[in-house]
Amino acid sequence: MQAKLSEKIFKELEGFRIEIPSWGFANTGTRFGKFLQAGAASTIGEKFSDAGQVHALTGVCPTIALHVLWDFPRGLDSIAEVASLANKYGVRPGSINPNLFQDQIYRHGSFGNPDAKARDEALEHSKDSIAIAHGLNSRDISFWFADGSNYPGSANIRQRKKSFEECLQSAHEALWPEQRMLVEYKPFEPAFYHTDIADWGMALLLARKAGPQAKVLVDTGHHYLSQNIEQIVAWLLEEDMLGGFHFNDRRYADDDLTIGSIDPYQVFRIFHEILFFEWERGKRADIAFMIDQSHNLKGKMEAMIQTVMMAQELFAKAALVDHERLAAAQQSSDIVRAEGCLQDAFSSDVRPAIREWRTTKGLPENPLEAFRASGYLERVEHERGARNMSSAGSYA
Ligand code: RM4
Ligand code: MN
Ligand code: MN
Repeated sequence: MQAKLSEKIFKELEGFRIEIPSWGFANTGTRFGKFLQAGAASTIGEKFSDAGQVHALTGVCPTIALHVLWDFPRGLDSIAEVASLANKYGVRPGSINPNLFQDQIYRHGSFGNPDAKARDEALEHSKDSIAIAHGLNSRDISFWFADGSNYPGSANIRQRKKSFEECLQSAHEALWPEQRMLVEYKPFEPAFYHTDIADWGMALLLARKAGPQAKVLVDTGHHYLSQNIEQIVAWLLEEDMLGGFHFNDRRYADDDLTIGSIDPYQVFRIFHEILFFEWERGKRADIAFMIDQSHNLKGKMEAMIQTVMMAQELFAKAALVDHERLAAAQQSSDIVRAEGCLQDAFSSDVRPAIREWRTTKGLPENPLEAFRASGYLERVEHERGARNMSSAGSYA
């Protein structure tokens, strides 16, 4: 690869960081059951340990996303423990995710629930999550809601919209100045008739009404098939409303498969829109890149490392788009040349340059192979196996 292109890749890789989710290391399953892995993490300490390994090998995952219900068993009182684990394992707490869907009280929703008691509880939990984030110096609180309904006529859609506006505003008032509220949307699941925040437009309107620290979170798996996600990204960038991503890939719905496993060109196009925007503006876009995946059959840590490597690779490819040439081709409506700018970059093999970059950082050239050779998995399988394999879950 030409020296100039490697230079471009090196420059962009310096700024590329991606957050990994604590739940990606735990034994999760489909709604039909779980296939357990002996080495899966079940305590918050184990999740930090695994995330620390991924960061040590890749060098680009300094933060871990945390779910309040799953990772803070004692709520606010767990802050000190989490902070000390972060120190011990060399990864910082990243986005804090309130859990507004698992408790029985949320059967008919959280912020959209017609019962004020459920809405109040959801708000309390949101405020606790904001306090937890503050206690850990985390900037982003990511809100995802399972709220919706399963049957026509069963929910007052407009009333629920109003409740969402009010509750999000109240939560926004509790934010500290340095914090952000990220509003995630999803078209369906678990609700199958209507979802209260079903798409980016609804998330955008609600974020705008909530207040200036609210932005939209794009989970790549939360779209109808064939929807043009990079256009949504471009619009949100232009509106200064793009807060971050939950990356994952899918073939059908919210499959949470590893990034780029089904459609790497889709991820490339998203990264391209961001880098093109940054080139035009001459400054970095303030966006949190996060992974939201749960791996059922692939080894959890291997899948996470594979994901991070793939994300880096697709980002590096997008960095190779010749922006001057592209802008000129677009201006003169030279369609074939413009499209070629993307295709040339996408088909470049950036792996040698990334390996070189890793070497300059003292990182293993191939983090996946290094992980396999490290013996870490065998060790944790031995330590965690007995407990993990006896905790089978069933569908009914
Ligand atoms: C949802 C959504 C949220 C995630 C939950 C577990 O589909 O993607 O971000 O926290 O799953
Ligand atoms: Mn998500
Ligand atoms: Mn999801």
